[in-house]
Amino acid sequence: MKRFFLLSISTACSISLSCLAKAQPSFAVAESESNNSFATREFLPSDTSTVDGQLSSEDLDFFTFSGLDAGSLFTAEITSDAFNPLLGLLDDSGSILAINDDKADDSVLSLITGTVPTNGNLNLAVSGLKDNSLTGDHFESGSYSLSLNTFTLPEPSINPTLINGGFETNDFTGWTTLGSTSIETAAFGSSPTEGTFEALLSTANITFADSILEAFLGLEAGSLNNLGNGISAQGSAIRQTFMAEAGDILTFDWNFLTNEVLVPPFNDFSFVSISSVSELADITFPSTVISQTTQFFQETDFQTVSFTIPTTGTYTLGLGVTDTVDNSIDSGLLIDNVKLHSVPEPTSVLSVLGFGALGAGSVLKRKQRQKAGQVKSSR
Ligand SMILES: [Ca+2]
Ligand SMILES: [Ca+2]
Ligand SMILES: [Ca+2]
Ligand SMILES: [Ca+2]
Repeated sequence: MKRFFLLSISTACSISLSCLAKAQPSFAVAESESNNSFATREFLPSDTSTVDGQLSSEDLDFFTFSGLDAGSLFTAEITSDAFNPLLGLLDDSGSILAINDDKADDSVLSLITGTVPTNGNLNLAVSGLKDNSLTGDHFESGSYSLSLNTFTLPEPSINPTLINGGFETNDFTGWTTLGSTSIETAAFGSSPTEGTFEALLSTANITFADSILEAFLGLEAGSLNNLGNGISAQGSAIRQTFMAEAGDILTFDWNFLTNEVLVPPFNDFSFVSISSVSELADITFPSTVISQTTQFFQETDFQTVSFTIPTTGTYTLGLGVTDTVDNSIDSGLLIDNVKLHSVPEPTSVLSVLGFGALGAGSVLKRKQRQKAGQVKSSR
């Protein structure tokens, strides 16, 4: 299970990885019945991080975690080897705010993320498969653990230039991550376009609401919804802030992957932000092909983007992928070969890459990347 730690610094760390210092104070407690309704919920001691509980058929377990830092982010997660759980988040009047049955296409476990409300309390309910209205309508039973972690968004740091754009350190050195991110190799089924490693962002497992992604990337509230694919549900993102000079050309390769087949309205999409946010692809991307080798059903195959730095200064590159409407049916985004080409650069290099300089303020330009020896059929 992933643990969250309070972020203190830096360029090298992911806030979803355990590379950070200060862990929140934490301990585990055993569940005590009767806690079968919101009115009779179990108030856990302050700083409780884990409840070890037991669910029986038609049973519900309601809990309140308290003493949390208002405004911090949280991840609440159920693990169980015994049954198929469902997790609910409720407000202080007992109304359901969020329900999660399965956190990923390949997992029946449950996970909810969000922001701790101003009173520092979180009300959670554990139930079983498909009991979406928390009425005890299930036949699941067995032991489980409900764990809660809180953390804060990282402070921005600035790299003198873009670093580790190919992820060849086998980690996110130079980048900061939010949500479900990992370093992959050719074994993933879609090979890196540069070197041995590539980054994968996913809407499976730990993902965050669009408002949190926007805050993380320094985007205006509503930016992701304004891309026109529908209401962004939850996703993951990475970012890097660096110095660049006017005329420098930023390029990177990306491959959008998805298990979604029904559109509209479940139009998951991937995006890039630098001066503003732009879509990379959604599930209607014209050249989306059946994925023969990855864990996802479809992929766009690798594409290349270029962006000309309009004025000398500090830039934050953000890359992300999000579910649309609901957080079911996962999508992913592979990233590799992020480069900042200084000007002047030998024209032969740019020529080989096939990039033209884009005007100041121009939007990102997609360019089909030919992958020699990999021919896939269109849908
Ligand atoms: Ca109970
Ligand atoms: Ca489940
Ligand atoms: Ca690479
Ligand atoms: Ca989806």
